[in-house]
Amino acid sequence: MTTGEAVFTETIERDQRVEPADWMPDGYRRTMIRQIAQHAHSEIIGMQPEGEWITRAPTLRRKAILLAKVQDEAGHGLYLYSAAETLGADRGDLTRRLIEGRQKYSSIFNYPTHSFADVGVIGWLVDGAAICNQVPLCRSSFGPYARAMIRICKEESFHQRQGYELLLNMMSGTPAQRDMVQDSVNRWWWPSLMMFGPPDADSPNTAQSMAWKIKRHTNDELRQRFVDMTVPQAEALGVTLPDPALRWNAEREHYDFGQPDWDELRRVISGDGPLNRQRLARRRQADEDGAWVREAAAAHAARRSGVPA
Ligand code: BYC
Repeated sequence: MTTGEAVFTETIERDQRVEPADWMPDGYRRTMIRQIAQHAHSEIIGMQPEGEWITRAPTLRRKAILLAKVQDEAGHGLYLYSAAETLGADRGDLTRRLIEGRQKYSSIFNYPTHSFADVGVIGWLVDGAAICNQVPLCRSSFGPYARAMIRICKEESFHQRQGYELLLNMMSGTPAQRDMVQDSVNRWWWPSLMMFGPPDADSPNTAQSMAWKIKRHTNDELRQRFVDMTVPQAEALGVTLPDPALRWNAEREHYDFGQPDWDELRRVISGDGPLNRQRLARRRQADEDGAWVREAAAAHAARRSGVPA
C-alpha cells in the first residue's frame, strides 16, 4: 500500500474528510464526480417544473416565495458544480454531458406540474425526500460536498416548510382546492419514493459508496425514514397517501408500504419519462442562449488579468 492509499484509508476509518488535494482512488474520484454532477444537474433541471408557475402564482406573496425558492435551486447547482470542479471536473464539460444525455439527473423532475397545488406538494414531498437524503450527506467523506450540503439542507428546510404551509392553506380552503391537493399528492407520491433510487438489491453503487462513507445509509433505509416522517404529516394535513399497503407495523416500529413501479423508474432514468425530452431541450436552449454571456465574461476576465482570451 502506498502512503497515499494508507492516509486515505485512515481518513475514512477515522471519519475525517477527504480534501481535494489529498490522494484518493480513481474510483472514489469518479464516484464523487458522478454523484455531485448528477446532484448539480438535478438542482438546475429542478428549476423548470416549479419555474413554470412563477408567472401564474395566485398572489404576489406566493410569487415572491416561489421566485426565491427557484433562485435557491440555481445557487445549489452552483455550489455543487464548484464542488465537482475541486475534483478536476470542468463545469462546461459536465453541462455538455447532461445535454447530450450522458449524465443523469433526478427522475422526479421528468414529471409535469398540473396545478399550483403541485408547487406545495413538490415543496412538501420532493424537498422532504431531498432533506431525508441530504442531511446524512452533510457527513459525507468528501469535504467540499459535505460542506456544500450543510447550507443546501438549511435552504431545503425552508422550501419544505413553504410547501407544507401552502398546502395547509389550500386544505382549509374550498372543496375544489382540497381536491387539487389530493390529486397532486396522488401524482407525486410514488415518484417521490423513487427519488431514493432503486431497491438496495438492485443498487450497484451503494456497497462501495457506503464503504467509502460517501453514502451513510442505503436507498431503502432512507426511503423508510421518509415514509415514517411523512405519514403523520399527511394525517395532519388531511390528505390520503395513495398506497393501500400503508400501515403501521408495531413489531418493526415502522410503516409498511407498497413498492413503487420500478420499471417506471428504469424508464424515466433511461430518458423515457413523461418530460425527459422537454426538460433537456429547454436546458440546451438556455445553454445556447447564455453562450454570449459566458464569452463576454471570459473576455472581461482575460482583459483584467492581462492575458488575451
Ligand atoms: N433518478 O446504485 P444507485 C433536489 C441512478 S435534487 C435518476 O443506487 P447511487 C431538489 C444512479 O445515479 C435531487 N437516477 O446509485 C432540487 C445510478 O446511475 P449510474 C437529487 C437515479 O448513486 C430542486 C443508477 O441509477 N439528489 O433535491 O448509489 C428542487 C443506480 O443507482 C435515481 C441527489 O442527487 C433517480 N432517482 O444512489 C427540489 C442526492 N436513483 O450513474 C429538490 C445525491 C438512482 O451508476 N445523490 N439513479 O449510471 C444520491 O444520494 C445518490 O446518487 C442516489 C442514487 C441515492 C440518488
